[in-house]
Amino acid sequence: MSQRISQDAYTPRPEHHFTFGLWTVGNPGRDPFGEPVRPLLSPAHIVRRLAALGAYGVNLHDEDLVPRDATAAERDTVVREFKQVLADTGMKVPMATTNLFSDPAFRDGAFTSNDARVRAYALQKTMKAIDLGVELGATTYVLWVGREGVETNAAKDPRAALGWYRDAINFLCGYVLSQDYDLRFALEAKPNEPRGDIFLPTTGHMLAFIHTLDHPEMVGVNPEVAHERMAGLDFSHAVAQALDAGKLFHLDLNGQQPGRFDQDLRFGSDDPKGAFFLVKLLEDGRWPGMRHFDSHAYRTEDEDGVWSFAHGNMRTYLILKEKVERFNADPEIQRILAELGGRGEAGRVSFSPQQARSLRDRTFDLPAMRRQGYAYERLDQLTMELLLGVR
Ligand code: GCO
Ligand code: MN
Ligand code: MN
Repeated sequence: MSQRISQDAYTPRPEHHFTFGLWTVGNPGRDPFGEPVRPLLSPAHIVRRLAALGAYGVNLHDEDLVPRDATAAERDTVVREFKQVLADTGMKVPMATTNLFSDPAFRDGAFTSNDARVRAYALQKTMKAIDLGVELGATTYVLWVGREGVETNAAKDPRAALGWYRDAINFLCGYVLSQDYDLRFALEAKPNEPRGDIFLPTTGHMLAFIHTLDHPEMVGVNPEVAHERMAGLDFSHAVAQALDAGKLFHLDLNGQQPGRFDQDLRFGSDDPKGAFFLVKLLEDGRWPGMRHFDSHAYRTEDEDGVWSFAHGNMRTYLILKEKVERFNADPEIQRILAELGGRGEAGRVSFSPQQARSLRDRTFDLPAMRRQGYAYERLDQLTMELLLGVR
């Protein structure tokens, strides 16, 4: 079946800043129970196809581009050819990362392995991958280390592990500063998989950890829809907290049913309402970052299915973006929101002895406060009707 891409208001264009990991569309569909179902796609082919679909760029792990055991000369050839494809298509590499999970050496983690040689090797591999990312133009470096966790707490003192983790990130910040690179780190949390329990399992944990680092200003977060949903949490709240802290450096968009294995579904395909409120948060806040998809096509698909999947992620984002505009312009929704906003007219509290005194003396109309409703049922139904396309 050949691909037919419609041109309409939801057609992705580079200025929308959509990016994909090479590992996402390039995923051959291996799972713990079955072999790959699709041939491997070359990075050059992926870049050309994504460019034709209107993406802005690609992101990569070191090994997505340069085979793990390549010689220096082989590496240089691969990188030179890849840069040529980027130049030919205008595609960018805004983010890079390290594969610290596939090599059997990392079976007990990378930065938190009990073996100090493994921890050192992980740093060496990451420094080289940072050099590669910077050479390709990346300004964000994601650290989803992958196997930093345990199946049994008998194996590891979690405080020692956090100490090693902190040492590693401090070391890498020092490296970036010493090289004068324009690069910031984005830490990606995940509650479990591939380990039974992963350290720093949510975006909130990461945000707290960042403030214990030597260079907190260089480190932010890369929240992923699927990972917060695996933990049973509301994704837009995690993103809001990251925005509030000035720490939303990157974002992994996909879809996920709570309580399942890491599904990495097409963006918005599982929870369109949750996706809508995420897009609203990003668009209302004019967040300037990349809209990066860390999602995977169903294992049932052939290569054509992969490109429909890639297109679908971007298209759904743009459809939801238009829904946000409609929500913000909908007179009835806005009337309810204005009425709710009016209840907050006294503004925010801030302590002063005089404010405290006057608050102590204030009388409240408690019967009225106890009687009033909030009209959230109406508001939610209007939102649903808008999302379901009848409004
Ligand atoms: C996962 C992660 C990864 C990372 C990627 C970039 O669950 O496997 O989401 O896809 O995002 O390794 O660091
Ligand atoms: Mn993931
Ligand atoms: Mn991810």
